[in-house]
Amino acid sequence: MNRREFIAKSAAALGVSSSAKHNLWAQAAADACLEIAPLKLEIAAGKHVETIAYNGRVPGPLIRWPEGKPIAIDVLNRTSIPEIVHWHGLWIPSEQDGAMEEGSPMIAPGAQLRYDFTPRPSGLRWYHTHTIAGHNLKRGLYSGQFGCFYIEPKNEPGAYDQEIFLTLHDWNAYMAAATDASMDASYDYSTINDRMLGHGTPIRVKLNQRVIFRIVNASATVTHWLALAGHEMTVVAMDGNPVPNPINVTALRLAPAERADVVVEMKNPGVWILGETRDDIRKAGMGIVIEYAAQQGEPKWINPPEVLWEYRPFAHQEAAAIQPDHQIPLLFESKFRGHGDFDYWTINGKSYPKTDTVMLQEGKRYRLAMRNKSADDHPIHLHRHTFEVTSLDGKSMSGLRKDVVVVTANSTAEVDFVAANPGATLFHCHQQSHMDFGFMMLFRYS
Ligand SMILES: [Cu+2]
Repeated sequence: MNRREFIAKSAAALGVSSSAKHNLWAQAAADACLEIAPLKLEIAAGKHVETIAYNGRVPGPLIRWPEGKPIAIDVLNRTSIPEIVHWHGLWIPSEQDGAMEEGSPMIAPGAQLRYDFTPRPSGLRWYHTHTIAGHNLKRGLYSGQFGCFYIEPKNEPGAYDQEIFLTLHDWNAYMAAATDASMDASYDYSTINDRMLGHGTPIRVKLNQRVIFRIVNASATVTHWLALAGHEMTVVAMDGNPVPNPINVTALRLAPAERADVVVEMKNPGVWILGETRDDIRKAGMGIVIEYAAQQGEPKWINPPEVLWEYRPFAHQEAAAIQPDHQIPLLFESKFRGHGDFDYWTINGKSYPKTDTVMLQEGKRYRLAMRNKSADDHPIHLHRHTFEVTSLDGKSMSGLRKDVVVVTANSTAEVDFVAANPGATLFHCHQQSHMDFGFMMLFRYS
């Protein structure tokens, strides 16, 4: 039994239930505490969703921490099911990463676990539950268990006047279990942070301010398109990493688990909507009001021009200078299981836990050559490493570093990474209903 298991078991034995008093009995105080508990969340006046969340709020508390400084985070599970917290995008050990497939411990109901690690690399990361939801559309990432984790770089460029963190989420208000695969994209409500459009506090800005929005798509399954009426956005980072070529866009595409840091120059006074470009989703709540000082009136929406989203304009257009040592071909397909159930997903013909385990050698550079032979887009996530997107549909590119890449339907994508963080490493589609039904595999270091 290691120290962390001991603490978790001891906490369980003590029947830790009433938070702070019994916690931390033999430990130094933690730098942050997360309490996982059921929450009745008010998303609009008189409108609630029953969910599970951190510290009684959605999103969970912003964890803001200098790069390279050790952090201790205590997590107390006050739900009736085992839980786990994944620190998304961090280069940390497998036991700390918060994925049971990698060997991180689960937190039993009533138990407490201390995560301690040194956060890196700098940028916008996030934390979220990594449990399986299966047919229960209230659990896993369908719930409110997510929060922003901002790792401060040593030299913050800081070329902005205001910083706003936004999380996107879609909610099932009533349903306990889904039986229809088509339920995937069907939700009752959507929110930015904890409120539906028109029901929260507006973001107040001043003329000529530069505002940075740090945005996380914390939806379990939905790719979102965002626009700020009357304004363009400069994308300065993707998945927390500065992009080689920051360019202006009129709309932003974010797949589940993707992040973007965008800078907006506030030069168009008024009361505007930052929201989903699709009317039905914006009307279901995904939007927030941006209000200039001394301006009033109904928040205004303008449809952005139709845009195709491509990663390539944000990257260097030439191919990566370094060739990989090894190439790993990965074929994604689905297996239809009949109406009324989710599809099964396969990687190279097998579903997790039967998928092959890929063995890595420390220090080598690998290329994941992915081919999506399905009609769905997949936001593919590699734990504990950052990759470089090196080609999309046969077009070379370089310099764009991410931890989630969308491999669109019937397309190919290649990403390179250096095996520089030994330990079990999970690779999966971040679409909750895909990862729960086979779309996962493990990499290990030999
Ligand atoms: Cu998928």
